Amino acid sequence: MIWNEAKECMPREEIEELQSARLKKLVDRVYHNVEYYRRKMQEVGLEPMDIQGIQDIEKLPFTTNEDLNKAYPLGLLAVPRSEIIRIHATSGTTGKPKIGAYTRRDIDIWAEGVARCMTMAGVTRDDTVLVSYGYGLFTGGLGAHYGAEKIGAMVIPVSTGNTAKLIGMLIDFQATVIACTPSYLLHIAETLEKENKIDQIKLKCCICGAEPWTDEMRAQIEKRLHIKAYDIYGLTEMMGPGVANDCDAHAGLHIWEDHFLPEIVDPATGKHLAPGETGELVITTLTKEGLPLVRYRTHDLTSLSYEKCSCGRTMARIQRFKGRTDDMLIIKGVNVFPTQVEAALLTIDGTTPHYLMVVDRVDNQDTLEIQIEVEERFFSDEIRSLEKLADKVRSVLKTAIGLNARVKLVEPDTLEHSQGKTKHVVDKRKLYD
Ligand code: DLL
Repeated sequence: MIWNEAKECMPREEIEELQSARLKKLVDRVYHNVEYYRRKMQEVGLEPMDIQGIQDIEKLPFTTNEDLNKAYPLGLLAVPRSEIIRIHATSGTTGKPKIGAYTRRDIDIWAEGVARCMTMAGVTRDDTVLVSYGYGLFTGGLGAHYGAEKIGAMVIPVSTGNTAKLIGMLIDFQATVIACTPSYLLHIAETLEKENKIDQIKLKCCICGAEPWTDEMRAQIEKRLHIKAYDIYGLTEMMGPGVANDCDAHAGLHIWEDHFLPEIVDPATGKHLAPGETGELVITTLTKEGLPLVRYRTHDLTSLSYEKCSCGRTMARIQRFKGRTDDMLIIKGVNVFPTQVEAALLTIDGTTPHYLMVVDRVDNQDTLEIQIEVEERFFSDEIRSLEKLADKVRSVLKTAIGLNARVKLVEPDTLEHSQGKTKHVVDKRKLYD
C-alpha cells in the first residue's frame, strides 16, 4: 500500500523545508551538469549560492517550450546518456516532440507518484486495473501501468483502439478500476448501455485525465457506470501522469510537492499570483535526475490552494483547469498544435495555408474536420484529382498529427481570411466548467 501519511500529510513548514533543500541541490546540479541552464543563469548574473531556498525561486529564469525545442532531443540531460533507461515523447509547437528522459530512479519516483494517486482513489493490491491509455511514446499507458503494479494490483494493459476487446476484458476479468481519458470512458459507458452490459461490470472507480473535463462529465461518468471518478494530471515534460490527483473531497488535485514545486504566475508578466488567483501553472522538478526542469511554463491555467484538505493531506491543491495560454488542442487525448497542420499542408502541392480545424464531440468521441482551401484547378479538373489530393492530405496529416481527420477540400476564398489574427480553430466541445 502506497498511502504514505508521513509524506502526504507533512506540516507545511516541513514541506517547504524539504522543497528548499531539494531546490538548492537541483540548482547546483543543473548549473554544473547542464550547459544550457548554466548559460541561462549566467545571463542574469546568478550563481547556485544565490538560491538558498524556495523564497528565491523567482530569481531563476523560466524554462519554456522554446528552450525545449532548442535543446531537442537531449540537450538538457543532467546525467550521462548511459544512465537514461527510457524516453517518452509528445508533440511540440513546431513539430518537434517534447521529451521525457528517465533514469531508473526517475522511473521509480514516477511509479510512486502514480501509485500515490491511485491509492488516493482507493486502489489496493486486491484491485484489477484496466489501463486504456495509449502505450508507447505517450506517457499515459506505461505511467498508469507502473503505478498500478507498484501498488501490487493486477494490471490489464489493453491500451487504446479496440472498444469491443476492452469491454470483453472488463467483463471477463471483472476489472475494478479503469484508467483512460474521460471522454473515452463516456464512450465506453454508452457502448455498454447499448449492449445492455452495464450489470456485467464490477468497476468501482476510474482514474481519468490527459485532457480537460468538466464536473458535468464527472457526474455523468459516476451516474452511468455507478463508480467514483478521480482526476489525474500530469505532463510528459514532468514525467507523465501522476503529478497530481484529486481525493474523495474532489476539492482540487493534490500535487506531490515533495517532487514538484508549483507556482502560479501571471502569463503576461511572469509575476507570482496569490493563492486562489488564476494564472499559468509553473512547475520545477525537485527530484528528477535525467531531464530536470526549472520553472517550466506548463501553459495550463489554474490556481493553487495551500489550505489543509478535509482528507487530511497538506499538499497543495491545483484547482480545476480553466484553459491553456497557448493554442494546443487535446483531441482524443492527442496534443495537437494548429502550426503542425499548417506545416504539413505547406508540404503538399496544390493546398494553401488557408485552413480551419473544426473540433467537436459526437457520441462522446472527439471528431476533427479540417477544411482546406485548395487551388482552383482541382475544381475545374476531373473529380478524381480532387479525391486523390484529399487522400494525400489525409495521409500527410495523419503522419503529422497522429490523428485521422475528416478532410474537406474547398475552393479558394471559401474560408474567412482575416487581416489580423486568422482563426484556425473552432472548438465546439465544452471542456471547462
Ligand atoms: O497527458 C499525461 C497524462 C496521461 C496525464 C494520462 C493524465 C493521464 P501530455 O500528453 O504531455 O501528458 O499532455 C499534458 O495535457 O499540460 C494539460 O494541458 C493536459 N492534461 C493532462 N491531464 C489533465 C487533466 C499527459 N487531468 C497536457 N485535466 C497538460 C486537464 C490535463 N488537463
